[in-house]
Amino acid sequence: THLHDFIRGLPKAELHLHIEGSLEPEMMFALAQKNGVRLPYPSVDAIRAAYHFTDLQSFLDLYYAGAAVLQTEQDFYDLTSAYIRRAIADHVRHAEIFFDPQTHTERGIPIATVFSGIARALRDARQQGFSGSMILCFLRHLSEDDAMATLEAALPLRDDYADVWIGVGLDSSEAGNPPEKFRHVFAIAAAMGLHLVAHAGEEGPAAYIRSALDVLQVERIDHGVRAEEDAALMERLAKQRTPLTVCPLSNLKLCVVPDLRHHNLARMLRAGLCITINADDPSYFGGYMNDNFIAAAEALQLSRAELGQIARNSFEAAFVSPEQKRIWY
Ligand code: ES4
Ligand code: ZN
Repeated sequence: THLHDFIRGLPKAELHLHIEGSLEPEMMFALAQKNGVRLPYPSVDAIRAAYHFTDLQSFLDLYYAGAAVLQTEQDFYDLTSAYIRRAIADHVRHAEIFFDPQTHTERGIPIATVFSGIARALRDARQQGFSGSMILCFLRHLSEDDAMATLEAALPLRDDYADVWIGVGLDSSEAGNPPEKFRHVFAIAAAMGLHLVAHAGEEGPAAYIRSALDVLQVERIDHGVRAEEDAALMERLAKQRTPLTVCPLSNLKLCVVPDLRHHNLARMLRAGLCITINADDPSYFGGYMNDNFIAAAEALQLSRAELGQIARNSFEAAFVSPEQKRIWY
């Protein structure tokens, strides 16, 4: 079979997907009109044409502006449903979706609206054999007090969303905002029984990967591509099988790597790390799950055995029971 068909046929789990980053220009434009939100673009084509980034911050500025069109529970439902359709088409069976409540509560949207719309879409998708859960991400450019207030605001929703809300994460501007800034809020989330992940080593140094592991006690590292700068850390990640949720097209678009042929995910995989491939913000970075697999496979000449290993790693790294994993792979 052709490489593309082989990749499409692999069952996969997606573990690094910002739901606000799956907002396609068409939906952004339609929601802006419906909700009376002014966008600095006259057309769908103008939105797409603006997607050229020089670094993480240049992307985040557009990403937060775009997310402002999301207002109602139905908006969050439609956004999530559209992502799930693309995921199912890519043979993604399970997704652990990041969401950024602070982006919305800052604009006066109740956190319950955000939870409800995303969760309703995930629950409806079960009828199609799709499994999905939610990871609440704190914005690291804001204060720990702000993160703490967000966790407290989500606390009353815990029981109603126990079947879908499984963890917390840390995203947004990495440089200058080390993991340890959020040590208290992560300790409380851990005590609540939530899973823990954090973006680390995307633009920030390998030391941030270490403090995410040692101070925050995260179970997976999102990105983590700068781990290679620390040989002892690499050995530890391989030995512990700490998953790295790598996002090749994201790294390319945000100039974390100059060219996918220079991406280190193949080397890290061959060094025994639990490497997964994910889309991050597919609408902004030019592709969903299979586009990321195909781009990495072609640039790095990954073998079918390696592609199969990466897909299996995604289930190994998923926050689901061993029984469910045995059913999936
Ligand atoms: C993100 Cl690529 C990336 N990095 C950090 N924070 C983010 N939020 C959305 N996408
Ligand atoms: Zn991300």
